[in-house]
Amino acid sequence: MPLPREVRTWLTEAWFRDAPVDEILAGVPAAVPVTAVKAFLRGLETSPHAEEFGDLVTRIARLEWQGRIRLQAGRLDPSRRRVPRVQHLTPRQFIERAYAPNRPIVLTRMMKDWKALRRWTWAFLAKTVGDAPVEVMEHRETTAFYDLNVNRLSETTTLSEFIGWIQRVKTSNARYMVARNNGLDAPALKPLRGDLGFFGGILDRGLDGLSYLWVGPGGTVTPLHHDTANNLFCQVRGRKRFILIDPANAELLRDVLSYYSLIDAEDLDVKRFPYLAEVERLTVTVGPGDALFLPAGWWHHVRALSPSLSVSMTNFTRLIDTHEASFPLPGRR
Ligand SMILES: O=C(O)CCC(=O)C(=O)O
Repeated sequence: MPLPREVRTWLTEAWFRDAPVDEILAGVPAAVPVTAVKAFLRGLETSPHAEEFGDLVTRIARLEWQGRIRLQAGRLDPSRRRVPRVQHLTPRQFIERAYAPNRPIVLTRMMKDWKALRRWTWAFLAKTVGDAPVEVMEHRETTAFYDLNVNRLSETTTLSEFIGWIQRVKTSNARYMVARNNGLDAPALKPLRGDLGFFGGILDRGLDGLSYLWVGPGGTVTPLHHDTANNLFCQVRGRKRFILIDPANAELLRDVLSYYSLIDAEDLDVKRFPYLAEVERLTVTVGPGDALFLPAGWWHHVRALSPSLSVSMTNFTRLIDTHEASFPLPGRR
């Protein structure tokens, strides 16, 4: 019987970390035949690529170790156990306290001049931009990995139809208008753009392609994942609870599908993923007028606690290249 891919990956890593064979065998799920595991290990030992595998596994082990020492040192500072809430930061303070150290923070008074906070009632939105065609992710209950299937599950409706449904159901995870909807770039939604602000020099005025609308009832869940951009997550209506995990927990990258983790951040399965015993979660709830700085790379799980409307903005004045295209090839030798 061929071994499942995750078992093969685990065996390869354990072998090249020089784990004793009896420990490796004890770590494999009981359903996996020992003979197949032993044959796989023999293959690794005699592989013509054993040296290269060994080099890569050693590098991963060191990166995980570097993450662990950063976390251990961070634990000496109790203030890191929660996400700070501050009223206001100047652009320089924002760089020093959040952007440069890659730390989350909630800004509680910097949206106070946003017209959206006062104007964007469901009735106002339905009246002014209700005819706007919007893409909504549908039938999310049909798969555990709905976010990975966003293209297949997305359907076009009007904003007013969707708002009417939110008002009827109030709580559901079946439909959600997520960021992959052209956000505020859709021509029919442009009238809304004048209702946003720019955080006094922290964000740039150019919004195109860089700000996104999230609209849904209470109960929507965006499972644990990380993004490749810095994000200022601005809550306009309703409340959302974020569970955040520092990317220095490099072990989390072992169990992923694309940018999504296989871990349920609300109910950590330490038996299946033993490294979770060490993982510290930061929980923060945002309400209308709160802006959460979500640093690139931070894992986040998001649950809407009530019907919600948020705008995530990535148009920072001090843009740094965080995107995937910057996984460059190693230099030539
Ligand atoms: O609000 C949500 O449901 C998810 C937000 C999110 O994941 C993001 O802005 O990156």
